[in-house]
Amino acid sequence: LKRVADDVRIVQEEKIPWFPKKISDLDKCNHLITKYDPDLDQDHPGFSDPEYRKRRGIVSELAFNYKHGDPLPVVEYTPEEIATWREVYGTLSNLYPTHACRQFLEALGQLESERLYGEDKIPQLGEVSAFLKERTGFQLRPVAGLLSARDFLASLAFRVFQCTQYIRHPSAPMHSPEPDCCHELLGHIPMLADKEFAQFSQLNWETTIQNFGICKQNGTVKAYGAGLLSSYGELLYALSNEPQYKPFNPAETAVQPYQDQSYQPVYFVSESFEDAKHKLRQYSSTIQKPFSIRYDPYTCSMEVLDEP
Ligand code: TIH
Repeated sequence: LKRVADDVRIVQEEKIPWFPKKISDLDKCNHLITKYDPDLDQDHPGFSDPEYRKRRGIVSELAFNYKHGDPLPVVEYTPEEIATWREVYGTLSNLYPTHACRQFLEALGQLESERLYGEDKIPQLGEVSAFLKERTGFQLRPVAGLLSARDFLASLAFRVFQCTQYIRHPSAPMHSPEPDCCHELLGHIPMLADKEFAQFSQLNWETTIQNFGICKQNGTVKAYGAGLLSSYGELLYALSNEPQYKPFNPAETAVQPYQDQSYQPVYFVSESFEDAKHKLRQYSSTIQKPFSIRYDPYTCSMEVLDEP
């Protein structure tokens, strides 16, 4: 059932690999990296909990059956799942004012004042997607687990963000080895509600920095990476004096693997979003491509220019 990604394999052929040309092609961009899956990873906090794994299967099924244009699936969360959300939300909320970047705090404030976010219910993808669509044109689709980098980035090019809907295991609320709804809703969504961040996410902002990025703001460092904003443990650690910091440099971060089982050994610090965008643009112009591509927002499709 699971479509497993082989994106770590180096494609040797000269031939250009398939990529999505229209938004409904994203139905084929659902290849998962299963190394952190509770069915396969013995270190996953839910590995020896059959109830948890069964529940995961049910929620994943919604994503596997989803096709572009379908209404976003609604998950009836159980009281135990809502209790996990409450704990994650409540604890992280204490850290955000001091640890999260300004853009994140602004969007979270809006989500809370519109009553989409709060401790007592897990937000549903449909309402969150409508919120984002109005602000930055991003929309959501469900995914069953950790996506391959290739499929994740391909979706961003269409301003589509793929979101998991299951929740982390109740025994480990402060850090999850894989994405879950807390990670998507608390880590990614508020950032995607910021116009500038949304724009460089579509430019294929690569995954390490998207999840573990830090930026300078008013003389201190703040987190904007989604993996930090959804993990109480790592958010504290990343802004302590322990880890190593390096200035953001796309050529280096692009090849830096990230650690999911524990915290990152090194974090990349951007001078500002503006500066990061500039560096990313410069870096992408150095990548050799046999043709260029332009996104047509009217038809939600890719136009291939100067094809060989
Ligand atoms: N470690 C994150 C969390 O605890 O929320 C989840 C992930 C981030 C990146 C990949 S998995």
